[in-house]
Amino acid sequence: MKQFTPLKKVKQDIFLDTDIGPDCDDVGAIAVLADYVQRLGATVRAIVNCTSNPYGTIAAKLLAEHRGLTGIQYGENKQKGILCGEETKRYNFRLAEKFAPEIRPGTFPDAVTVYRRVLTQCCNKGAIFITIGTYSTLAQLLQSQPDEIIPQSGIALFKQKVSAVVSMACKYPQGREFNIYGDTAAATVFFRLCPVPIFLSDYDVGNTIISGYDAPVRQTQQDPYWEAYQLYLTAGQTNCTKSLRRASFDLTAVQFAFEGEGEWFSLSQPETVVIGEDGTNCFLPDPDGNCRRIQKEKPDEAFAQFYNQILQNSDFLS
Ligand SMILES: [Ca+2]
Repeated sequence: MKQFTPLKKVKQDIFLDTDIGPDCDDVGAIAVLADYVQRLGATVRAIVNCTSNPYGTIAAKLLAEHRGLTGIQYGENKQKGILCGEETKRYNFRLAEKFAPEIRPGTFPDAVTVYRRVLTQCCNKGAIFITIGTYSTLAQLLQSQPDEIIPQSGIALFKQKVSAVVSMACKYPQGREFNIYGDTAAATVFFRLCPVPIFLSDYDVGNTIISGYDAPVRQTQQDPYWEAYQLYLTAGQTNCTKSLRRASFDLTAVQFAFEGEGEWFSLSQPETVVIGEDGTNCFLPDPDGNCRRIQKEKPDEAFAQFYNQILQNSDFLS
């Protein structure tokens, strides 16, 4: 199996696939993405909300634009009923209402159509996918059929254009993790069909890295990043005076996509991931496997300090 080529060494077109709603670490992950993109001059081509949540894509767009990311195609999963209950709207609804009231829910194009259209414009092996949610949309993409615009199947297009997938997902060595059991059928399809190497930040990589905002916070309610953490962690209390911190699951996947192996991370030997019908996963050692696990090479505190600096960057306070 090939080694991973990080974005800081070779520029590639970035695709971010997020469930932005069930947890607030997707918000932190977009902050990390924006920070690296601007420092390295990288290009984000598409951001997709992988669930049916009507406010997810609006939140992702306003957050990306707040930190200066432009020229991105946005899409939303048009299938009904994927992770769109009230518990997935703790911050994205309020962010959409407050920071982007001009965007009506449901007006973004279909995520698979966006992916297919943008992928055709990429160089061969010139795209990288970062997934920080369930595999709901990626499974649809891999199963998509040739159409009148693009004469390739989703899997053929993906194999031609994509170099790697970096995901926050799974529990090592086995167990249940949200991005798997949140849509078990999709995860099964993804791990069965994915034709390119997969690099996984499993649950325990980000779980002990606690990042966010210190108290007293300098951020204001004009900062959608701070507000997302505040809404998610305090159930919307105003006059919050405590620290707003959360595990850094999704942030680690984004950081790895840029850093690769080196001072921050190393990789496991090749493995195969098997998904059970009950939403469990297990890792099996396999020299021919197309998965490797991302491992930390620095203490949790170093990661947390790095993420805190990005989140609390006062350049983005209005
Ligand atoms: Ca997520």
